[in-house]
Amino acid sequence: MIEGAPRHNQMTTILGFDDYSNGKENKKRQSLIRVWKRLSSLQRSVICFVLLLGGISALYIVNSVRQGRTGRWTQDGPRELADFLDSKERQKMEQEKREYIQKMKEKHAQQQVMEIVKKNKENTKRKKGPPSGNRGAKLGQGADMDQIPDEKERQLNLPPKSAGDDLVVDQASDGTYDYFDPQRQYSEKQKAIQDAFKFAWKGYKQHAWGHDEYHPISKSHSEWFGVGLTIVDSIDTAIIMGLKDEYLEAREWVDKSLTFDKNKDVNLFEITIRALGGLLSAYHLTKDEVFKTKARDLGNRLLPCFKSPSKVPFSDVNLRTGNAHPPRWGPDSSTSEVTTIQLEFRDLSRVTKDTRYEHAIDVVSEHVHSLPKTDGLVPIFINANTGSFRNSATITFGARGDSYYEYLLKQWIQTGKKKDYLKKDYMAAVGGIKAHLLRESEPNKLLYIGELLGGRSFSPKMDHLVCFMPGTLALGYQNGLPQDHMEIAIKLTRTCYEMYNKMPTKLSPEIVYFNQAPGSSDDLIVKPLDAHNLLRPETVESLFYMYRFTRDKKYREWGWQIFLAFMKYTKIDGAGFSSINNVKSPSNPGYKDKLESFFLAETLKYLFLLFSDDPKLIPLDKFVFNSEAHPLPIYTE
Ligand code: DMJ
Repeated sequence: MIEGAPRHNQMTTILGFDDYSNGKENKKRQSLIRVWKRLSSLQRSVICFVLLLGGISALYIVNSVRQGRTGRWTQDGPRELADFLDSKERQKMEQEKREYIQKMKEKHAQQQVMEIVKKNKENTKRKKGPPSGNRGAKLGQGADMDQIPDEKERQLNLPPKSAGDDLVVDQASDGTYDYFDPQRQYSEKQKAIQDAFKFAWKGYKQHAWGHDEYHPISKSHSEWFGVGLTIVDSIDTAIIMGLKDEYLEAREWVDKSLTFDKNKDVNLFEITIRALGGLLSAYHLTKDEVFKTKARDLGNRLLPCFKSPSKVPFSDVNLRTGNAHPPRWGPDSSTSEVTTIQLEFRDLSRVTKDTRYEHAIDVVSEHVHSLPKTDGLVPIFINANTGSFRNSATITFGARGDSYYEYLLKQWIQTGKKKDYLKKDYMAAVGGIKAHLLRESEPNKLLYIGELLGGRSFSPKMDHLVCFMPGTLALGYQNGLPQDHMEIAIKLTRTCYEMYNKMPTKLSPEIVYFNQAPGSSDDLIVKPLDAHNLLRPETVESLFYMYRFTRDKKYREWGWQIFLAFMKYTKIDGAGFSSINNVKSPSNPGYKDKLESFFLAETLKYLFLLFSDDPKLIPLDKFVFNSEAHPLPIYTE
């Protein structure tokens, strides 16, 4: 504004009448101002409104001409949202935007897989040539793959091998790795994970030593089977982490104090995956006979379970009397329980040269194979007397169903890929997932595996337990199964991570429901009774596999975020770690006063391995992890 010029009201300024240049122009403007002043306020408002409307229309036209069609999406990507669209049009546009982002994500996932395949192919080619060392033939799938020309490899859809697992090694089971080598190097993150293990171990040792379960708030303990379960479940974690003091304490307790001569009913599945698996794995990693002797004793005490009319094992057995029976709460065994003992019993037979254990579990696997299924999917209950599935039972990859599928694949791998029916059943089950259980949530299209209630009706519910499945699918792909298994694995891993990331504590609830309704604002629904976190391992287990096979750093970042959340919300000063009641309440997560043994056996072990750069540490062409993260050897002979 020119200095000394009269001030005008705001409206004259808006209308652009504040230019006081001399002459004709000036006179014309002054007469316009006089006219404007003579108008009533209603007339002035109408004029203002008309001018405003005209301005907006002009903007719209200019924008349309520039973009072709306002706010639409093109092959090349999104354009800016036009603010003045009506709500219907905006909804449509947002839907298009979601579809576009999803398409891009899928494209990205596809590219990622292709890159992995390419990279691994290059690695395979580079490593071809005669193996070094007298017993240095490539073991596992490696030996076969090197014979197969590329074209045939493509036709057969054989797996690429990740650099870390394509090793020239001396023997099938470990024995050569010096876990307690003082020269072993650890990253800062691995040291933090070791510290978490040592911290929990110290609390357990102080307040619950020799007992099954530790309660870190009350600093007390309780028994489940009365076999020092936390110790036997954790020995191999101490070994893998190179923690010699903790290992020696555990070994001494096993040697001097562990006895299975207990007048106690135990659950066949739980004691097998935790105690039998733990002892066998400790044996393989150390070759210390004490673990083998204890494992054999336990195996003998569990064998009476298989004396059922159908040979499908009873769920429980008394360790001293050998009295086996169905669960106290119902007539049926859980399907996952009778099919998740095979890796351990087979390994026990191979280690002891006593075929009884392997024979017992082979009969079960073959029987379950012969039963009718829904596209490879099984109901979660089976009767040990009749040997039949309960037809109306739910189908799920969560509780009571999960590890049936896991052990189909892992048994096939454990036995050198020779038991074809296991692979077929696994492939059929993945087909069943695709046909019946795989859906995407709204609004972010998170892929998830739902359930069939009563074997029929779809429910968008997913247990955290299901998060083992991305890792298993990736393992299958790595062992030659189709590429779309890996594509599903990549998407499911993200979903499982989001189950942590979307919670205020950054810890996953036990169960989530996925939103189906278009226009929903949150993908996840968590019911109050499902909001607890038991320190479960499944997501970090999958992150471990995904990182091993892809070397994509985001899996490490996600794992680290989860570890930090455990440290923040579940660590109890001076005592250990506790499960919590509510992952949605950072200010009051509420302690359950329980340290599950699988936190030490699995969660911390998989986290530690996720951050390992040592390709010889539990290579996945030599070991297969049981359902409780105990590595057992792959038998190729
Ligand atoms: C573990 O005992 C095993 O991983 C089992 O197969 C499933 N549940 C727990 C961990 O969540």
